[in-house]
Amino acid sequence: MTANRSRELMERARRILPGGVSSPVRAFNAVGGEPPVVAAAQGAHVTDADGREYIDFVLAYGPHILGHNHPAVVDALAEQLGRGVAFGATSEIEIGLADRIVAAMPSIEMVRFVNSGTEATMSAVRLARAATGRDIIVKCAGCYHGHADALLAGAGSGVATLSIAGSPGVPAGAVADTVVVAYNDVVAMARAMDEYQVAAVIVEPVAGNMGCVPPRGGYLRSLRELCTKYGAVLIFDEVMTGFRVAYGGAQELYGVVPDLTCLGKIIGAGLPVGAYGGRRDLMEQVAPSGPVYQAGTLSGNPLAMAAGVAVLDVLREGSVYAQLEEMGARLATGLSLALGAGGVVNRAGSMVTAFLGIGPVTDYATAQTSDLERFGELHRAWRNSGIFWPPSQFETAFLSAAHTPEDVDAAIGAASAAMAFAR
Ligand code: KE4
Repeated sequence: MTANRSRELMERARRILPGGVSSPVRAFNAVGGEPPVVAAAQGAHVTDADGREYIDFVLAYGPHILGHNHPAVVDALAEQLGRGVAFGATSEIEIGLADRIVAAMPSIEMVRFVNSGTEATMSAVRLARAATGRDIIVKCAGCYHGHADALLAGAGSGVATLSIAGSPGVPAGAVADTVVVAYNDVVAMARAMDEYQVAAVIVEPVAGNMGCVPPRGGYLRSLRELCTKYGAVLIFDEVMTGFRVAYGGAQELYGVVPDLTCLGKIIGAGLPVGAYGGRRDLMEQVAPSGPVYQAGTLSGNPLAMAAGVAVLDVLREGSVYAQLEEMGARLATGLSLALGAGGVVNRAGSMVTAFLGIGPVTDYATAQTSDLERFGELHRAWRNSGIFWPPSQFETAFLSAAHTPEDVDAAIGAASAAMAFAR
């Protein structure tokens, strides 16, 4: 195995995949350095094409809360594989995953499976517009809800990393009904809802796409009250937080009930999946029980459903969350000490972001003042120390049940060394 097989493969990839990747953030453009081509993964580790092993804090951007290739997931996939992977019809395992989601999140009375978080949010917005007869949606700057046209206005994640407000190819008309307000700013939200006939507010209940930014105390409750007051649909985009910050998601953690919820990532354990669900009176308007059209060839495919059932059955027994809380606190505390006055660490459970060069980060405007050059230096130091950290200041790092205290301490130690060197 040559020492440059990963580099050679990435050079081949760049010739046939835009940027050599299937999703922009993976190209490492925001942090520099050569992105790895990953050959295999197990537990809290990934191995690149040259056999170099890394402790993985990316975890495919969230799905692998149990770690890569958890035996329960592998066994469930192997068993389903023998029965078939896609039927174009309802399957029992699909009902099984729906049962678990509905039981975990009481606000979800009915659920529809799709194949990505983007499809989930795009469909939830369409449903809210149909149900209210209104067109205006409100989102928060720095929150990313996938790449549907109407939601690529002031988005976070890859768009934030690439500093693209919206994107070329998104016609002005597509975002003309999208109002963008600051996250964690109740006054701005109230003003928008007073000014416009709002169909829906869509929000990440814990922002993860401007880096991790938890909601201020009372913020989510205020959104609930405003949506009720103005007859708007409150959509919690829990694609990242669902089953991550609690088994019942952020809506359980913060005790705020949305009208619709979007899910993804963990509910497929790494297989392509998304879902949206919520109040029965809304969901019954989705085709074919109602007029709001949405469809998908591979929606509810038994393979992704089997993986989701397996991971939720492990999570439901509950001990994982206490472990993730302990590991998350260990990582955040250690990184805070490593950064010293050189930055700040935000955390929500096992979602962690180290912001470089700035003080408290409570919204996108403050997140954007971070020192991206310093973050790039820290990321390269992590990379050289065998730590695979999300390659963007505006992404969130994740922990899994497979991470050990030693794994966490390795990330802290590498950051300490990097910060000491930089001082
Ligand atoms: P997908 O279409 O990528 O499955 O989901 C879109 C989405 C929707 N809502 C939230 C809160 C999300 O975080 C995402 C996707 N998250 C990014 C990571 N920040 C996916 C990583 C990537 O784009 O490669």
